[in-house]
Amino acid sequence: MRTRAAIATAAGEPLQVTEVNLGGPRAGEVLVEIKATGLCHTDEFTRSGADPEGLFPAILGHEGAGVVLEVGDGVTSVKPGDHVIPLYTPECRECEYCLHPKTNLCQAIRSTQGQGLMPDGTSRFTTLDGDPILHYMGCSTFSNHTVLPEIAVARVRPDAPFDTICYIGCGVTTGIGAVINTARAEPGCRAVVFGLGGIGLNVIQGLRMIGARQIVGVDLNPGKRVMAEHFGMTDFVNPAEVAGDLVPYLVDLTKGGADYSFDATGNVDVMRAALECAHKGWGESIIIGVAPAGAEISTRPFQLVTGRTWKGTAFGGARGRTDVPKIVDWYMEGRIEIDPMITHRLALDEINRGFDLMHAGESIRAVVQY
Ligand code: NAD
Ligand code: DAO
Ligand code: ZN
Ligand code: ZN
Repeated sequence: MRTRAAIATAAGEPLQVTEVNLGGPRAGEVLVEIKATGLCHTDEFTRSGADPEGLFPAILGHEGAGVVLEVGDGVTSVKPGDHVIPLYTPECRECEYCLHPKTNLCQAIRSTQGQGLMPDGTSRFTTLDGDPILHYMGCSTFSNHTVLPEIAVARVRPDAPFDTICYIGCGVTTGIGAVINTARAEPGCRAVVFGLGGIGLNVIQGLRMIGARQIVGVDLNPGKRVMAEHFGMTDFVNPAEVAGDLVPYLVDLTKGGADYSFDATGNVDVMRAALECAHKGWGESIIIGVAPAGAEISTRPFQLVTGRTWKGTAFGGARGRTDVPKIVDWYMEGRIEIDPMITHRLALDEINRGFDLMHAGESIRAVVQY
């Protein structure tokens, strides 16, 4: 079939919106009509060339929601008409990783997904001239239609609106999951969240949900304050306005250090500050941000010797087929909020403007509706 998609042709180039060919679903695959897709910082990371593993040409996008149109041989968990959210972290429920209680990093299709290919080693996308185009993070939601492995779709309730639940495909689940699955933060804890963008705001609402006593938000952009307060931030700190070092200021503000700190910036200096503002003896710091190619983190080992723990999280530690439908339920039941974070709605033809808004710090989530 033909569909319309935004193609990343080379690092640093604008996406090209054009018609492409899409092959039908093979065994174990499903064809999905994408109804809405969010623009995540990680897509921009790849488009700009900062992602060392970025492949081109590729159809980017990993945060979406849509409807199953057709299923390949052997597919049993979804059927045409089902509403689904694509998963860049699949859940096969059979591999060594899925069977291990401490990780969500299913490896069933890891190697082909990392090469921009479907599990059989081929791409379903080609240009109208027949040249192959690669998949991205196993999802390619910047296409009106896409093909996904069955293990990489979560079936969700049909009454949930596509233009907001698409965000559960990455940002919402990553932020809330970092609190619930990775930190396993307790009621009454004190936390510091660095970066109040599309991920950090969801960390904040996760902390509010579990009953944190203090939620400190740190951002260089004062324009992020109002939204963060709406989601539960109790204290705002702009590092540019702190006289002296940021870490002792935060340790003092949190009465000895954070029980949990989170980096949602991708900046390695911020990651160090996040670790070092964690409480001596028990504080845990969770890295969510994805750093530029070649970047390294550092701290004095004594920070760890004296009881701080450094952790990281991908997709908030969530097992997608199991956890994503529950998060959609939480949204529909009003336990979490998404709507205010969808700051811009665009047509596919306007997708490059969405990335401009992201760069300018003007959007939290820009969503493309097909
Ligand atoms: P964003 O651009 O919306 O937000 C980042 C925020 O950090 C901005 O508000 C910015 O002003 C602030 N910031 C930047 N430098 C800062 C500094 N030095 N001190 C304080 N604040 C600073 O980005 P996002 O969509 O929220 O994504 C955040 C990070 O999370 C990115 O690196 C992204 O790639 C990563 N990410 C990781 C996962 C995962 O599974 N681990 C999933 C999605 C995104
Ligand atoms: O299993 O080895 C692996 C890699 C899994 C990649 C998980 C993605 C990490 C987070 C990237 C940001 C997501 C938008
Ligand atoms: Zn993302
Ligand atoms: Zn698995």
